[in-house]
Amino acid sequence: VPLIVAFDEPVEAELAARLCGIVDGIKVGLPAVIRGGLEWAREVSRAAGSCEGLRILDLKLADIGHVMRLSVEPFIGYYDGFIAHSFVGGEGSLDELKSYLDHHGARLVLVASMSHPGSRDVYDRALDFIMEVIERVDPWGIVAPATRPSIIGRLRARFASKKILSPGVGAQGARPGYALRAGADYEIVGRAITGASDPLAAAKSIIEAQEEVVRGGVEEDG
Ligand code: BMP
Repeated sequence: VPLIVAFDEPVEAELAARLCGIVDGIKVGLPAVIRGGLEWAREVSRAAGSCEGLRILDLKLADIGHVMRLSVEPFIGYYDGFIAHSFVGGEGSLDELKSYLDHHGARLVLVASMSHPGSRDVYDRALDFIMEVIERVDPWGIVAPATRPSIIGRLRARFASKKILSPGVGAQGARPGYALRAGADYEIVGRAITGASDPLAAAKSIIEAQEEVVRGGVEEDG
């Protein structure tokens, strides 16, 4: 199922375990780590470890290589993928993070553009430069906005084999399935699942909606 659940506040490890059984992965965000702490982040990773889905840590890194390595080091062995911004460039920064993660068998995911409207101010205008950085650093995955499927299309056309992860579905207004249809491999959903009174039921209904759109059952565009 091409769905990743985002935890931006600490959740019970048991909920993470039950959710990861029906989705393809979890993404743990900086506010959850700040509030829950390192041990919570490791516990959630262990709970989700039974599901074989992706476990992504989203600290939205944007720093020199040395500092980014220090930031991810406590999570090595607990998370399979780490998200960093692409605008910092390769030399002395993302190149170093990429080699460090490669050495530890972990994956790098780079933000190519963001889901909020203000991402047009810089990220979208710089997309050609951003794509050069992605080409050079060669991450496993790319984050691209479900809210602007045309950006997903441009990234998919340039990077045939990289995984595209798309947030913005649900709380930010994009509807399930349309990012997948534009070329994404996964949709990332946070509040529409974690804020629901029944998170498992919410996840299941998002999966059904994704399937319907991908099958072509819904014609109207996202
Ligand atoms: P929500 O579905 O509650 O809006 O959460 C979206 C998640 O995706 C958050 O964890 C956020 O940090 C992340 N995200 C995003 O919303 N837009 C981006 O461009 C990149 C992100 O990682």
